Amino acid sequence: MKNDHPSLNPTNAELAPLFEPYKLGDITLRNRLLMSPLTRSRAQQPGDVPFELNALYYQQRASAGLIISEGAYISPFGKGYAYTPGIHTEAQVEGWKKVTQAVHQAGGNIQLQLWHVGRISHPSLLPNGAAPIAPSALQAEGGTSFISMEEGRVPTPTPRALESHEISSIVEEFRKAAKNAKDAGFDGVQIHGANGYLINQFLASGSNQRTDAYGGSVQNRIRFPLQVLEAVIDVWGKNRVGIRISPTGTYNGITDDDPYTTYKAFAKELAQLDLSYLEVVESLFLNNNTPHREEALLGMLRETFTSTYIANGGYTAIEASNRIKSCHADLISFGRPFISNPDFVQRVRSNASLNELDMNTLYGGDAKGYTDYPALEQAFA
Ligand code: STR
Repeated sequence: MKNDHPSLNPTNAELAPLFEPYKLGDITLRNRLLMSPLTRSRAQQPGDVPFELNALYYQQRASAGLIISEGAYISPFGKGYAYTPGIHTEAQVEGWKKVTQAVHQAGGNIQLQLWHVGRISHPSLLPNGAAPIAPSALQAEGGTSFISMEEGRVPTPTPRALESHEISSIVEEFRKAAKNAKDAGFDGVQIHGANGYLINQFLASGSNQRTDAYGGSVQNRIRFPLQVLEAVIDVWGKNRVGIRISPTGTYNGITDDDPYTTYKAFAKELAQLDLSYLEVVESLFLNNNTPHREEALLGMLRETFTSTYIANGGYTAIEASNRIKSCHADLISFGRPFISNPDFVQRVRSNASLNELDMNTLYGGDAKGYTDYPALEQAFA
């Protein structure tokens, strides 16, 4: 028998902070290891409907302190990649019920991530082959959309700038999607404000060159994101709503003249709203790059947003534990380790080795590379 079997290793004292329960708003988490939102592009077709396979995948990972689901697009124009699930049709709500029931049955917690991709889309995915929508008619440098298994990924075109009056209808789409998430039995929702999608496009000066109340000054650029949060809080209450941001990210062609000032103003308002949590993509870990964290900006966020801070991006378990110990974060979310290790929590607890991640099965396909990663009991059986 190998010596990394769970029963042979006591919890490493260094990792103890990760296993202290935490009260997140109204929800009590069993540990501080969260599963971050991860697109896997495996919704049932037609209709982008979550189904049994997705329910099994999430159930296998229910020992996470909290699961934040993959992004679910809130309306037809919010979709940017083939086979991603939605949260705007009745069938999708019914499908998500299977997921929440499976996770709750296993004693887990799960929130839904609400996603609008804005300009990171393609006419072939949108109603009547229309152009994607965005704060301004500016093409995302290096932006790609995944349109089908056969055609793969293609560059995103120049979007159409939203009319002022259309913005409030998108806020209403977020509200409706938040209601749908409630009907589907989630424990709350997260707004996707990161990685160059619609909310991030409004926040960043490079992609938002509007001259109305939603662009220009920092106060104007944060207006739409705040209106979305207010609408969603109306539905859920502040204790069950969080947001994910990527203040130093450049992915999907994002640029900002002064991210520190933008995010300081935004974080102040988020603190005012008394949101349940802020999840920060401190370093986007798309390739096998080494995480780089801009500590000055992150420290400012931690200080300004006084409620729960969730750190994300390339953390190892030891680093995560140290980050909590040093009070830089309350919780840490993990992406890749949860893809290849359904029992990531138990593995950290017992100091066990991790399964390798198969990069070829991340997006699209079936159970392979999705629900067939073994847990320890299976690996050692
Ligand atoms: C970026 C971060 C995020 O918030 C959401 C996604 C989901 C879709 C991913 C995207 C990611 C990275 C680029 C991908 C895209 C699907 C197709 C695209 C992988 C992780 C490419 O193949 C370049």
